[in-house]
Amino acid sequence: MRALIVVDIQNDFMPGGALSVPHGEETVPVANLLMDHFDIVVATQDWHPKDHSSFVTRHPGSKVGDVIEVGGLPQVVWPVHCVAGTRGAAFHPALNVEKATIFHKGVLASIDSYSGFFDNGHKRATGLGDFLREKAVGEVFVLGVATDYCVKLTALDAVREGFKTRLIEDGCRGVNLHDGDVVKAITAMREAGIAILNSHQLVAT
Ligand code: VGL
Ligand code: ZN
Repeated sequence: MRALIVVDIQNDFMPGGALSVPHGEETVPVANLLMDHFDIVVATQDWHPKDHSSFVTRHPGSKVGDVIEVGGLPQVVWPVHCVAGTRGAAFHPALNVEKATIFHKGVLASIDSYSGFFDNGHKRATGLGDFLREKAVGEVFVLGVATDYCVKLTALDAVREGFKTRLIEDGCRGVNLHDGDVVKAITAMREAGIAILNSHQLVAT
């Protein structure tokens, strides 16, 4: 079985949102189009408590983009974003999530979770891996935001979990906190054995 994993297409990651990803909204039509071609669709949602340890408000003296240490792990300082239950955490209103099974991540204040499978310390699973195994999924296709954070870590964990993994590049947009971050992320994914595809290779338009 094949599954589509739609990563974090939420208001706060869209232009005008709290942690805006340039052109993030361009992932929506690609996600919607591909969903029709998959029996199994998963959507992840960044879902933080309001005092999450990645938030700049928790670190007086730090600014957004700084890398600090939290619980022994490097942590990028982010604006307050995707607070559970808020409009910013909701999916983009045009994203068709009807048939998606939803997995929340980053739900504990003490640790961040870029991957849809595990927190950044690889301690707590979200349940996504077991869900896919229960459905006898062998191959996953990943798209969404942000290419250089949650998409990348979700795809790398998918490989680690034993799934044949593909990235739908035109269905992804990145933050590029530093120039070249998206290119580097794509290279890291390719080096991990992830095939980089275009949605047109899956769906004849
Ligand atoms: C993300 C930074 C912080 C993402 C989530 O979805 O890529 N990035 N939280
Ligand atoms: Zn987050």
